[in-house]
Amino acid sequence: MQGQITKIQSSLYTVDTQEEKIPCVLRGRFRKQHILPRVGDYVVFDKEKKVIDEILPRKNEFDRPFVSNIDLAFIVTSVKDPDLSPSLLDKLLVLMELHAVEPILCITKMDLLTEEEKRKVTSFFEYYKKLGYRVVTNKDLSIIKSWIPGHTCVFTGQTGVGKSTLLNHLHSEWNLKTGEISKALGRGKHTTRNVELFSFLGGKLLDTPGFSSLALSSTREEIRACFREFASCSCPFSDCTHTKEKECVVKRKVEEGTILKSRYLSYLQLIKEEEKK
Ligand SMILES: Nc1nc2c(ncn2[C@@H]2O[C@H](COP(=O)(O)OP(=O)(O)OP(=O)(O)O)[C@@H](O)[C@H]2O)c(=O)[nH]1
Ligand SMILES: [Mg+2]
Ligand SMILES: [Zn+2]
Repeated sequence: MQGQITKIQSSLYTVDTQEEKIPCVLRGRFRKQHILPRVGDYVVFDKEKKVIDEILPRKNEFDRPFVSNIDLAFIVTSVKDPDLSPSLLDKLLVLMELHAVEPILCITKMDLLTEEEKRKVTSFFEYYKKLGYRVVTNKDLSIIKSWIPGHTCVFTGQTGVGKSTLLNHLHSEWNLKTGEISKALGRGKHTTRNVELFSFLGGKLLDTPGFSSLALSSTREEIRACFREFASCSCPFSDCTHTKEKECVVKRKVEEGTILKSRYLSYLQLIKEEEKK
């Protein structure tokens, strides 16, 4: 039979088959081969013996939290309290894209803005829509719900943006604590394997406040490829890094305002971080 690991407690693995949840152990050879199953893994298991025989190939894997096979990431972003952080948003977008996770931008706290501020923020997010990203607000509950079936989803974003509030609105029975700094984000308290997948609307939700370690381990080229707006820029050098090159089309478009300045700054910051490593 096949199922998905939704919880790991020491050597006990909860395998969800859609119909039932079965606690299983691992075949001994996994330990010998140093294979560590993750929450999110799809597995082949023996239902009678309650033993996991095989871990199916992963679509993606993260180390913090220690999970795999994430399909959708709701990147929750408040426009105030805490202020909108374009660099964090872009970093999360790159992180998700590098892991083949489809990102969805979810805007919160629009109600705290003046009409003037709202117009600015709306045009900022219009830019992302034009790049092809899905953008919703935390009021679009039925749209958000319609995307969950069949997918393993995570709600990520910095502390205080309103992730728990949104989850409570999606499903009132959850009653997650809000307005508190989530404990799991506290340094040192993060037990990487201590996560669980919850079934919801025919999909699964990850019960983590997000990704504590945002370090990307990728090449310059990989990061560059995540900035979709660069693809249509035909710079004179095909391997243009869009940094020091003269005649760089990306830089020209940033000056003209067709490429959002904050996007370009995020790009520079990310490749700089990469070089430091
Ligand atoms: N005005 C306004 N306040 C909101 C909105 N969404 C959340 N809040 C408030 O923002 C505060 C933080 O919300 P939480 O849901 O706890 O934030 P969180 O993202 O879960 O934070 P962590 O668990 O620390 O990661 C709470 O006081 C919420 O009531 C919103 O759309 N508008
Ligand atoms: Mg929370
Ligand atoms: Zn260039």
